[in-house]
Amino acid sequence: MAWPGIPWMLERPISLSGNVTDAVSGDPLAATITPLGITFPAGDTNPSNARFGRYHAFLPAGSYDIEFSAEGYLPQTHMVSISDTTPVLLDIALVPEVQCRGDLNGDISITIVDPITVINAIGQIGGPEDINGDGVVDLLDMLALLPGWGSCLEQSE
Ligand SMILES: [Ca+2]
Ligand SMILES: [Ca+2]
Repeated sequence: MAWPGIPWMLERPISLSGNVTDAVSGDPLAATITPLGITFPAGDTNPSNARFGRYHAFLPAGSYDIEFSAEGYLPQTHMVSISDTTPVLLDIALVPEVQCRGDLNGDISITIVDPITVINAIGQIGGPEDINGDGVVDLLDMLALLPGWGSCLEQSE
């Protein structure tokens, strides 16, 4: 009994794949994909790396928490169920880490207090309220606070 050629059998099964992009720009990211709670042999802790934004991970069937990380981005963990028969497609958009620049009152977050401090310093030459560093405090500095709005703790890793 002769089997016809089945090219796909020559390839390693793809369990999990997708694209990793920058959530802001949409650019592809070189990310590290790490299933959590799984022990790999030394030197092989990362089963997959995204190159040009595309990643493939090969995992035994099961459910995993998988961490996607990249330098300069907040890591994300996604629960993924892998089966032997159905490849899983998972696209990831990583959010860039934001600097806590502009936390003028030192509460480790950007809240309404910080732009108010900027407004009170409008016209000032330089100083910490010159968020965008152009030498003068104006409304542009208040706008420069917006990308970092919220807690700064997530970007400390
Ligand atoms: Ca603050
Ligand atoms: Ca300024």
